[in-house]
Amino acid sequence: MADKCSLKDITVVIPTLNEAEAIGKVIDELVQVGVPKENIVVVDGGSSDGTVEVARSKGVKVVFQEGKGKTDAVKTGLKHVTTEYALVIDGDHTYPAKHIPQLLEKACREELDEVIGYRFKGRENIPLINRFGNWVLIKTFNLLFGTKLKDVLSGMYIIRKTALSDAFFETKGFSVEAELAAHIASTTGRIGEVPIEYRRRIGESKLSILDGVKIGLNMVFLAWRYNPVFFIFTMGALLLIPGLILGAWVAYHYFFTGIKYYVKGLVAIILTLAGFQSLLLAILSLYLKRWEQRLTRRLNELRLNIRKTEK
Ligand SMILES: Nc1nc2c(ncn2[C@@H]2O[C@H](COP(=O)(O)OP(=O)(O)OP(=O)(O)O)[C@@H](O)[C@H]2O)c(=O)[nH]1
Ligand SMILES: [Mg+2]
Repeated sequence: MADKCSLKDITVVIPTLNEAEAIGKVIDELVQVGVPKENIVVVDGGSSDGTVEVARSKGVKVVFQEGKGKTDAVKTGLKHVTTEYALVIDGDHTYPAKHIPQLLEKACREELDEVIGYRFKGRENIPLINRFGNWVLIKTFNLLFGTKLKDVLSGMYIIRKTALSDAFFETKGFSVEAELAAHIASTTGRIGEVPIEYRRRIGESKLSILDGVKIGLNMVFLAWRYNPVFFIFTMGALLLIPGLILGAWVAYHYFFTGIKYYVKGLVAIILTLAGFQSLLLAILSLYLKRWEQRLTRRLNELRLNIRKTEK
C-alpha cells in the first residue's frame, strides 16, 4: 500500500438494525484486518435483539442514529468520522473485511472520492429477485448519470469525507448508496470500483420489494436534482423527432400533391424549434456540469490541503 494510505485513515461505519447474530463477527473481522477498534462506529437504528450489547462488548463505539432508515444511519455515522475516509459496511456479515485494504489502496492511489466494492464473487448469495432488481437499478443509474458502474447498491464502499460536505442526504431508507454515488459521480466524478466477494447473509433481511421500487424512484429524483441534462435531452428528442417527421410529411404534400396543411405545418415548426432549443439547452447544461465538476474537484483538493496543514 502507498505510504500515505493506512487503515488508521479510515473510520468504519456499520449501520445495524437487529444484527445481533452477525455484528460480533463483523467487528472481529475488521479488527483482524487491522482496523483500530477506536475507528469503528456502529450506528444502531433501535435494535431489540441485543445488537448494541454485542457491539459494546467488542469495545467499539456505538451510537444511536438520528432520524429513520439506513440513509439517516449513514448520515449519523459520518458525523463521527474524523479521518480522511469513511468505510461503510453492512452489519450482516455479507461483505468480507479482507477487501478493505484494496478499496483504500485504490482510493488513495487513484485519488478517488468513492470506491465501491462490487459484488463479483458469490453472487449466488444475493437472492434471485434482488439480483434482478439490482440489474435494473444499476442500468437505470448508469443511464441517468452517464456512468459505467457495475454495482451502485453495494453495501461496502469507501468514501472521502470532504467530498460529502455538500451532500444533501435527501433520500430515505435504502437509497443512501445511490444518493452518495449520484453525488460523487455528478460533482467530482472521481468514483471507482474493486471486485469483492459476497457472502450469505446472517440473520433476517430488512429489504423489501417496495424498498427496491423506492430506490428506482429516488434515482429519478436524484437525476433531476444532480443531472438534469438527461431529462432536457430526452424532452428535446421527444419534441424534435415528431416535429421533423410531421414537417417532412407537410412538405411532401406541399410539393408533390399540392395540398397545404397550415395548422399541421405550424405545429411541426413549433415542435422542431422547441426540440432544437431543448437540445441546445442540454449541451449548455452538460458544459455547466463539467465546469461544476472541475470546480468541485479543486475545492475539495483545497479543503483537503487545509485539513492536512491544520494537523
Ligand atoms: N441503523 C440502521 N441500520 C439499518 C436500518 N435498516 C437496515 N439497516 C442495516 O443496514 C444494513 C443493510 O440492510 P440489509 O437488510 O442487509 O439490506 P440489504 O443488504 O440491501 O439486503 P439483503 O440482501 O437482504 O442483506 C444492515 O446492516 C442492516 O442492519 C435502519 O433503519 N437503521
Ligand atoms: Mg445485507
